[in-house]
Amino acid sequence: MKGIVSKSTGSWYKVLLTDGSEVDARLRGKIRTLELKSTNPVVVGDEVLLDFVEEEYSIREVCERHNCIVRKSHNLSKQFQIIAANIDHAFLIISPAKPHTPMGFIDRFLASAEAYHIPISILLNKKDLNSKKAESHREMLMELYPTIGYDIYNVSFLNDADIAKIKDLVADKCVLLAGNSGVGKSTLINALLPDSNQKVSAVSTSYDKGRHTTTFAQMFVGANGYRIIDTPGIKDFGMVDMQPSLVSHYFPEMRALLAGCKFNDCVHTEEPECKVVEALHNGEISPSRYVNYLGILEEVS
Ligand SMILES: Nc1nc2c(ncn2[C@@H]2O[C@H](COP(=O)(O)OP(=O)(O)OP(=O)(O)O)[C@@H](O)[C@H]2O)c(=O)[nH]1
Ligand SMILES: [Mg+2]
Ligand SMILES: [Zn+2]
Repeated sequence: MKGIVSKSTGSWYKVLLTDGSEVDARLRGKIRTLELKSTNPVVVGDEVLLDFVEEEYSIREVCERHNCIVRKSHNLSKQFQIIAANIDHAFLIISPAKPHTPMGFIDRFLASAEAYHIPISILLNKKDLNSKKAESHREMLMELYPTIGYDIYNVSFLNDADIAKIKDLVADKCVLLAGNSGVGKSTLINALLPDSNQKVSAVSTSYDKGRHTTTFAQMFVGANGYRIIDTPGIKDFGMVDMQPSLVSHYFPEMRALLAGCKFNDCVHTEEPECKVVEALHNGEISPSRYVNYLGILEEVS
């Protein structure tokens, strides 16, 4: 029997069967683990083979993953946690204010998605917040990301017309929602799927930070079969096992210039005749993107 894992709590799993029903299953004995360095063998989005023995479903095997998105288990370890697998598309949800999404967070997630070959769109949420600061930040974001090739949509999840537009973007895909705590991921799930009843919380007013309301990744299924995965607000999407000279391959505007650098393992810092640094000085590469590139480079070096 085949199914797709919709929720993983560590010892029990929810699995969607092909007939649309959802069952509880657990791991029985030892299963073949695909990723030796991951701390969790079975994740949301995994296709699994099930046995039904003594009135209980158990997961016998995890099918090969097309892709997955990971976070580091903690800073010093080489181990990582897989957040979800087999994703067709990711929505990076960001907010200009209440809570503000740091630029470093945006570029780190975009680079992770590039590394795992996951197509991505940015949903810039909370367009109803119109303080001067939020407005100018929003304008900057709306200008920067399309020049790199990313689709970015200025929306509010409280607005029905915007929700209808987002529904069209989801179409029949399996979409992962990512974003820092409080940007509105669970609000979007509730708007798309009113029966899902995901818990949402107001952003703390004293710190303008989210409250980490969602604690487990969970998959929901829409009317025409699309799937959508809510995730906890995650700070530390990991660049796991990445060679320093590969980091710029995950920044599309840098990738386009790499062939022109003098050295083919150029990391675009102090090397002579570097096209990336040249483009930075010409204003063709944004300083914030370059700084965030350096941050990831330092981390993997
Ligand atoms: N003003 C405004 N508030 C919004 C909008 N979308 C969501 N919110 C509010 O933002 C707050 C946080 O929303 P959640 O959906 O819980 O955020 P989350 O991303 O799921 O947060 P975590 O589960 O902690 O990662 C709630 O009070 C929502 O009502 C919007 O478009 N405009
Ligand atoms: Mg949530
Ligand atoms: Zn270079």
